Amino acid sequence: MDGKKRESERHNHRNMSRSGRLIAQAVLFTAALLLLPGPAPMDGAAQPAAEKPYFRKQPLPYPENALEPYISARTLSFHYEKHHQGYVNNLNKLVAGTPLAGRSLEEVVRETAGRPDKTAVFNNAAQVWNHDFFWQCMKKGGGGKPAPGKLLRMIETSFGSFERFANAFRTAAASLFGSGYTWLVQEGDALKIVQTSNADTPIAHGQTPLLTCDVWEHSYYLDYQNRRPDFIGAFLDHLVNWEFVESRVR
Ligand code: MN3
Repeated sequence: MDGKKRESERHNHRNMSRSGRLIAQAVLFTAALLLLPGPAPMDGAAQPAAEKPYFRKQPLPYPENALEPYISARTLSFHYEKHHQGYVNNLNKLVAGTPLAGRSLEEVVRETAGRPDKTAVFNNAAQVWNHDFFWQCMKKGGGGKPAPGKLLRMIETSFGSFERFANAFRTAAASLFGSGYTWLVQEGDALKIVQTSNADTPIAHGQTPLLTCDVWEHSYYLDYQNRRPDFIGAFLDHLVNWEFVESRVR
């Protein structure tokens, strides 16, 4: 037996030992698999973590046709089910696996406001909040002048009269350039009308929103096309939920 053959035998022995170890590892691995719990029940709760909906939109406070003829069921359906839901879906994707996923919606809006690295999160979170709020600002058979009470007194103190407030709100909403919202906000004891562009929201600026009108084109275009002032008029005369607005006064 020459040296070459002994070398070959040692090589085989090494290979056999390695095969033996692999077999042993395979047996242990199989045994471990058998001890694992079975698959989660298919009850819908076992979603992958990335698809967990951290944020949801608030339920509509009325049926989709409740605001007709001023806002059609078709407009409300697209606005609520497509636009509003789209912001929710984007937000959930953006916060998945980040500390923001554990925060409240208002906290996400406030913590991401003005941060250039969080613009997309802010835009989608603020849009979810703004739409949740906008739906509550309307009701079937709303609009006109609020009932006598604290809110009406504050409007009269801040604007001179309800009519002056309504005209100022109408003008602000009609003249807002591009996409955005017109708001009635409370700052201390005073009420103010403010405009915000795109997703921006008074809660990012320390103001208390009392009322908003969404004047993005998706809010009215199917019903009013380019006649935004007609939509704003219908909103003020027939839709504003003044009881909700008054409930927001601090
Ligand atoms: Mn909208």
